[in-house]
Amino acid sequence: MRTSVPALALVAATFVTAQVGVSGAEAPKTSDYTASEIADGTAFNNVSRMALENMQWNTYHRNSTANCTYETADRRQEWRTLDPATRKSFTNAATCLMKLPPTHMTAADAPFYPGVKSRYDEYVATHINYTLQVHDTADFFAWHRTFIHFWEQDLKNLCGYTGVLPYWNWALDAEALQDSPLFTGDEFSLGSNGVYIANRTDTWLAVQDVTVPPGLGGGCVHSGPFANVTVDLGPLDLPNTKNVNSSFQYNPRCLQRDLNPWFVQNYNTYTNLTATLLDNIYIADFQAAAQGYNSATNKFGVHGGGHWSTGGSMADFHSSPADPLFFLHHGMMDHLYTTWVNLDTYRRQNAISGTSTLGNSPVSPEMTLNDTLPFGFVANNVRFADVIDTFGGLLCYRYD
Ligand SMILES: [Cu+2]
Repeated sequence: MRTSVPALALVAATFVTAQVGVSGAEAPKTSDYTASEIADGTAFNNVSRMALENMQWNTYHRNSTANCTYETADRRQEWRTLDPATRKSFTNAATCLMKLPPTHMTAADAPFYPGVKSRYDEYVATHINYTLQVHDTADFFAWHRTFIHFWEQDLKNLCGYTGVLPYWNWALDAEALQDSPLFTGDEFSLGSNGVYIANRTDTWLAVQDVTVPPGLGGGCVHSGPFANVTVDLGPLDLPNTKNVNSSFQYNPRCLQRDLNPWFVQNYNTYTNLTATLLDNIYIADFQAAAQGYNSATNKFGVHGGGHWSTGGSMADFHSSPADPLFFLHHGMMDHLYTTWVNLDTYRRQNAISGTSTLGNSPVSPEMTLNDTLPFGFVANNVRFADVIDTFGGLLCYRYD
């Protein structure tokens, strides 16, 4: 018969083994890397690989009834790694959605949504409708993940796209946004910058209390796949612009961009990205840092930085999905979120914190995984628990 001493030793040994196992390992920290490894992307690429390995390990040890595996999952790739034919078919599918009629708005709804003219507009209107319920909330990441998932499904099901939703890693463009392969304006790009508008002055942004310089464009996207598209909804809250008087007003105009190196250099470098990912242990801190909330110095986060780096239509808080770039930017945000979770899968896979109102104003209850996320004209509402995992419920993808 065993004495209590070896039994205790066995328990201790098991505990130590669990600590070094993949799922129990502690997440890496920025202090594990040098400043130059962080700045040049080495650290981010390294920890992204670690997260993928954790994810792979985790999916192998799941209930065998799961029909989504590491091997069969869609693999989302960075835009510049796509071949030219896939790029073109992607932008063709995006413009196709702008030409299709709405699928969810009924004849009874239509008078209240005069600006909704297409299936694409149903996405913009839904984002406008729920803006104050899906930013700085518990479901910021989960809601946007699901929103871009539905859009990807529409590209495939309604417009014949056979690829996977790409993402935009803005950190790759932090040194020279104006030279980004995304915005060359050729037919294989995501379209040009907006036409340059000269003699503009700095703008004070009231929400963030930050004064920002003008970008390198400001006018209409003039070449490439989105040069001739019409934006129907918004803007609701852009500075230096005539905003609409009602949320869903019909306001047909060109797609605008204003590529702004100042934003990408200050908020979207590998140093910004890696600090957001590694310096935040708790979900509440991580989601606040990513969006630039609760910080005196980081007023935009990588989320706001990506929107304002593109500028124009993408800078409007409510109607920003009007620029298809929104879906690639939020692909990167989801890549960041997915990586954060999988750096400590065991502790983080069901992490949730916050309410369903922006900054908890008006005050609302803490969200739980049993809550429902609203998708308006996009799709049926979704249970939070069904989109918390990219390998379960509604979703089956990973990021390369
Ligand atoms: Cu949003």
